[in-house]
Amino acid sequence: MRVSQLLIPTLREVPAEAEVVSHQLLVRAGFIRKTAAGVYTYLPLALRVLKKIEKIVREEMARQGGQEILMPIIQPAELWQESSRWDVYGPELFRLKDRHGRDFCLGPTHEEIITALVRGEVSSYKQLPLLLFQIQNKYRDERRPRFGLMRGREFIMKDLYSFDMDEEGLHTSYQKMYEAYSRVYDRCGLKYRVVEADSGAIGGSDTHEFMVLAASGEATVVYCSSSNCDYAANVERANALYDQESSREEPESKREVYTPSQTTIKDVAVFLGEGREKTIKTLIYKTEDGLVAALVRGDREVNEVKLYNTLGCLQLELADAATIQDVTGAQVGYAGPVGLDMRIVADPEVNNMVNAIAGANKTGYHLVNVNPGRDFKVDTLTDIRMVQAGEPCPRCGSALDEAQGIEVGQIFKLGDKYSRALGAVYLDDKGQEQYIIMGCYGIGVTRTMAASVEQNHDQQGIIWPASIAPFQVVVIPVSTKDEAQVKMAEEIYNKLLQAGVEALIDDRPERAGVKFKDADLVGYPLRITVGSKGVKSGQAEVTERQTGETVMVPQQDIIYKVCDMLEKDV
Ligand code: 9G3
Repeated sequence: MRVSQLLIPTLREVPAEAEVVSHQLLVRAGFIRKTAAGVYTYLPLALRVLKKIEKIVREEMARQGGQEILMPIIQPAELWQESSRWDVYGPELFRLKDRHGRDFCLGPTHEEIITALVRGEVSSYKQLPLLLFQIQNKYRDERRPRFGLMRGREFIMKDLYSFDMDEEGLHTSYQKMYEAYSRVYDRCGLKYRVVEADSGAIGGSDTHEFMVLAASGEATVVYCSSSNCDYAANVERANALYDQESSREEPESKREVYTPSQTTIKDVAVFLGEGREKTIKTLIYKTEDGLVAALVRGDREVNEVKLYNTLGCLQLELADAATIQDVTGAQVGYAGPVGLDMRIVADPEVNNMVNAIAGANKTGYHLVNVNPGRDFKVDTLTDIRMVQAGEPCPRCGSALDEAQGIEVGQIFKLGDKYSRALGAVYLDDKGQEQYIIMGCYGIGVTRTMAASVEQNHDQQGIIWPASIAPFQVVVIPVSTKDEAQVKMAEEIYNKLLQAGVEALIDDRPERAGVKFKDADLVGYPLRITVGSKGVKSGQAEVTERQTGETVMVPQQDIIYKVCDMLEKDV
């Protein structure tokens, strides 16, 4: 195709509202345009990338026996009421009514629809296992849609659901998807890590996330530094290891100290000449069952996912300043567990502390020589903290390393949660009714495109892996006024097309610099430049986007060189 005829509206300016590099570059390079908050139009280049990712996904799902279907976006409320999720999800669920006043939602996911389908169509064990998937738009009314395609309100997802007779069958299906996902991200040319994750509100047991590694990733993962151990987990999930022995210090008598305007752990520790690990961090949360104080050592962070799972509540948010003032009698920064009248959940590390520092629930004061058990009672003692790099691996004890990642896929064992709620059963070989055992498996297709940009870019623009690049080669005649250059460029371009290479020719009557800049911005893996020198010697420059390396290649060898560089059969 000809660049002159394609809609590739590149921009020199960074769009003001784009916070992350993938959003900036996908807009600047002419891939996407915003239609509404969190809702995007995919222009020709983006659609080509998406189709390539989808093709890889379809091939890998088919390899594992997955069958493609297409379910509706509009879903009736009744099915969501059967699973009780109509009330679980609040404003995040896009709700609508038809002309008769009947309730519907735009599908955020399809567990309900597919379970109802299978309940109607599967009756015997002979029809199992079954792997059904679709690639479709999903809708979630995020509170703050942001980061471009990373957290949109409409996005493309591949969702597969497995139906098995029992846990053993589910395990096999799960392994198949683990393998399929690994192959998908390998083929997309992405560096990723598979981590243990938290199943959150969806319930169920095993779950793994596929994380594309990128410094800008929202998720933090920890992984074992030992080459003999493959432990890796989302920090939200990673279990902490605890020292059994506590300090041998003798408990001393508790005392109040004046700590004017020392409202952070760091300030208080410095002010009192102690390390942060001598302090107790007290965070007050609001839940639908009342207030809860979460205690961790001052050098640790509260892990809200673990806290949420511990409490089993539906709502969890930090209490506001007025509430804190109300319950502690002090300004924010002076809360502590001594004399605090609410449920106290503490991390086990806190229980091992001797002569600790904590807020006095009195503005401008802290307590020293606070001793858990003696000075306050803990209602629930359990792991509620973030694991940090350097801590021991829970599997082998070696030090953990940390990395940032973008979640592009997740696989879940669901068990019988949905089949029980919706009554999806089969008759086993003895004629007994059994619940179908389910798994669900998602790949964020649009997010995978964005994650690839987050991982593969430089100052000049995007660097697409060849397997998902919108086009593989752009041929650029340096001057469109030079007939010899245009002729040679056209010849090379046509040869590439004949060889099955997805090539573009930049035939726009623009300065060479503009075309080079656009080529770097869009991120074609290879650029072939035909200039006046090359025309005289019958050669053209082949430049690799990834390395910037350029070689002069005789015209007749270009197809071989390109196919070689793209690792493609001629
Ligand atoms: C909702 C809303 C948001 C949601 C869900 C439901 C996330 C919801 C979890 C999943 C799990 C899997 C199939 C593919 C793989 C992932 N956000 N989840 O269930 F109503 Cl508003 O979607 N689904």
